[in-house]
Formats: sequence, C-alpha cells, structure tokens
Amino acid sequence: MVRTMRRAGFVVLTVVAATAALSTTAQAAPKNGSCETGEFCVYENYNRSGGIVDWTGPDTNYKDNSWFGTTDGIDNETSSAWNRKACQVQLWQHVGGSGAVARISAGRIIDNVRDDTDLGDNMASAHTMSC
Ligand SMILES: [Ca+2]
Ligand SMILES: [Ca+2]
Ligand SMILES: [Ca+2]
Repeated sequence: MVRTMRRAGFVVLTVVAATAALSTTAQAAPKNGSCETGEFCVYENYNRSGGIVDWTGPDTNYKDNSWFGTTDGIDNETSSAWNRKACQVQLWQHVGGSGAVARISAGRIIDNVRDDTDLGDNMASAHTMSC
C-alpha cells in the first residue's frame, strides 16, 4: 500500500513537471483569436474558417459572445470546431447546456458540425467540459 502511494506521488510529480515544461512553449491565452493547446474553439464557417472564439473553460451562454475582433454575435452561428483540451467537450443547442449535443473528444477537429455530429449547423449556444 505504501509502495503504491509512493509510486502514485511520483507519477503526479512527473506530470506536473511535464505540464510546466509544455506551458513555457505553448501558453494558452483565451479569447486572443488563436486556437492553442488547452483550448476549445468554435468557428463561424466550415473547415475552421471565418470568425473564431477560443476558450480555456466552459461557456454556458453564447448570447453574450462575439467573433474575435468583431461585434458580430456567435449564438446559433457555429459551423466547425476544434477541441484542443485534453478532455471531452460538449457543444449544446440551448443556453445552459441542453437540447441536441455534439460530444467532441479530446483533440478532435469538427470541420462540419452538421455532418459530423448530432448537433445541426448554426445551432450551438453553449459548451461544457468534462475536465
Ligand atoms: Ca487562444
Ligand atoms: Ca458567454
Ligand atoms: Ca455558421
């Protein structure tokens, strides 16, 4: 038992060290218009084009967001997405996180929300994260 706990402690320290090393080269900066490691991003058009919003955390209301560098609202406009988190992200039809949902696994690129998920095109209003 003691040996198992020591080993677990070592693994945690190793992961922390690896994360620290990564963060010096790729620091995720949310809402800067660049989809970086550790972020979840949605796009106005197919194939990750047009407007972008990049988050590091959940956002359960898209009605108060606009595409980066614009005043154009994002609600019901998402057509593609990129999950650069290390966990699943859920993209929801309704504010608060309900209705149709696209469950996007870690690292996955969704070039066309209508074809690749159960959520239709131009329907997303929120996202949650299983982190
Ligand atoms: Ca960013
Ligand atoms: Ca919001
Ligand atoms: Ca769109």
